Amino acid sequence: MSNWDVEKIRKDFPVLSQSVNGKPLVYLDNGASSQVPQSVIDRTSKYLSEEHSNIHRGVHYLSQHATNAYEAAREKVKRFINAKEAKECIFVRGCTEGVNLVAYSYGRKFIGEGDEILVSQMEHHSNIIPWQVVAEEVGARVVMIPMNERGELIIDEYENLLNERTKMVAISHVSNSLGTVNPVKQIIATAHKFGVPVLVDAAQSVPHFPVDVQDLDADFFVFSGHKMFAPTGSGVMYGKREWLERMPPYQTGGGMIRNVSFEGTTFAPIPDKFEAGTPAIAAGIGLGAAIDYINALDFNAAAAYEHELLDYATERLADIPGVKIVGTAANKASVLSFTIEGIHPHDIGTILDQQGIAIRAGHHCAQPVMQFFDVPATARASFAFYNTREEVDKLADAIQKVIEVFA
Ligand code: C6P
Repeated sequence: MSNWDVEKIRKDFPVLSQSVNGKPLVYLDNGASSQVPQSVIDRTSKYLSEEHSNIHRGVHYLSQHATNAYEAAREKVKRFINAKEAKECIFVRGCTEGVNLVAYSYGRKFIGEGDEILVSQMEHHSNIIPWQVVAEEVGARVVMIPMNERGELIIDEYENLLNERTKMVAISHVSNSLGTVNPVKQIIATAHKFGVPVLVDAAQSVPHFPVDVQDLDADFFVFSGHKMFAPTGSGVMYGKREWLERMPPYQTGGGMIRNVSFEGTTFAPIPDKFEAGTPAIAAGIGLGAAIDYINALDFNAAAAYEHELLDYATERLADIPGVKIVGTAANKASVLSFTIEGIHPHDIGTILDQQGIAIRAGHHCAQPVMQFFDVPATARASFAFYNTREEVDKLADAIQKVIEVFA
């Protein structure tokens, strides 16, 4: 295994040292939510105990402190994804809110009757439904980019689908149900030849490897804090300034205006235009601390380690008769979905939980993927850089026991 001191890293995450059902916790549900390091807990708690107040509104000491901390977090986000400007990084509640923001704001202005929105077959529901709703409203169509039986997008078909009616391509960087890493840089470059912007759902990529929105040339790039070691309620919708300035607000209210009167209202410049109301301040500051935590690691080494772990887990599970891995793309990150012949994934999840092993069982909010593979659900182990080979062994042994129980 690569030179990664996993035991040292694990000490940073207090949750990991507990027992569940009398067994040491084996946490393999990082795709749903990753765990939070002590430094992030401390920073969030410092805000709550010493700095708590509203931001962008007060002239008093606490409000200014809180505002500075929140805006410092935005700067950290900017550097983390290599945005050109911090103002292009809009704080949202999470990936779902980020996609909804773009769908409603961009969609209502730039998508019209007869237009098309290309969405891949492996998307999470939160990158399908907002587009369907907007398409219905404006008389446009959502068109699916298909995948093959390994769970890889069929790039030739994607290129054939692009045309002068296409107004948006919405695509995940990494699939949450299959683990496929999509060639988003290539997908974006092709869309741009048609003048079409691309939204990248980065919920499952930012926790696992370094990203660079300028290198990708992404128009929109959305992710959630709680999958990248930050508290729930934090998230980011990055958009290129030239789009954000032309887009109308998504929500309206306090904090996003320049002037309000009963004759009419004018809006504040970005980012405020898209941040109506009091935001999740503690969570946003926590997201900044999570970025500090990641920056203090060798993130490339973390990614390499995680990759080896995924390869090892894939080998171990592939060796167990009756286990079928769902999603066998050549380029994968962090996610291992599987089924066991004759056993419902929920039963797998419940029995593993009795062994202290947390995985997710279900359709993973990706029902079109389940329909494609003709399964009602899968069991899914999803890894982070604090997981170990021993935990993978425990997973494989526990799966073996599940099969014995049902034999
Ligand atoms: N996937 C999973 O267990 P929110 O809920 O807004 O933080 O993220 C939504 C979302 C969007 N896109 C992708 C690719 C995702 O994986 C998720 C969340 C979780 O896989 C919960 S369903």
